Amino acid sequence: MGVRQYAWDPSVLEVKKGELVRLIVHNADVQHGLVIPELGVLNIDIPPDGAVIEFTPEKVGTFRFFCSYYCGDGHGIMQGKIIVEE
Ligand SMILES: [Cu+2]
Repeated sequence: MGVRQYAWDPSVLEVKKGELVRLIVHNADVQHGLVIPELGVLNIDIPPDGAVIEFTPEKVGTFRFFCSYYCGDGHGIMQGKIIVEE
């Protein structure tokens, strides 16, 4: 996936409960971070050269994710959603 000021691409992710999710995140500009509070993914740094983020969702549902690092004026609108299915 990609991240830049001020968007995630794609902004909707669909994954399976109990299966490892590996996000290879390309960053187009400044420091960002990923937080998915309801899935226990907390403040993972995404430096300008990108990051590989792994987690295993253990809950079914639709959850919001955010940028956890203040990256500029539009930081507050940097949201996406992750849909976890059985
Ligand atoms: Cu930000």
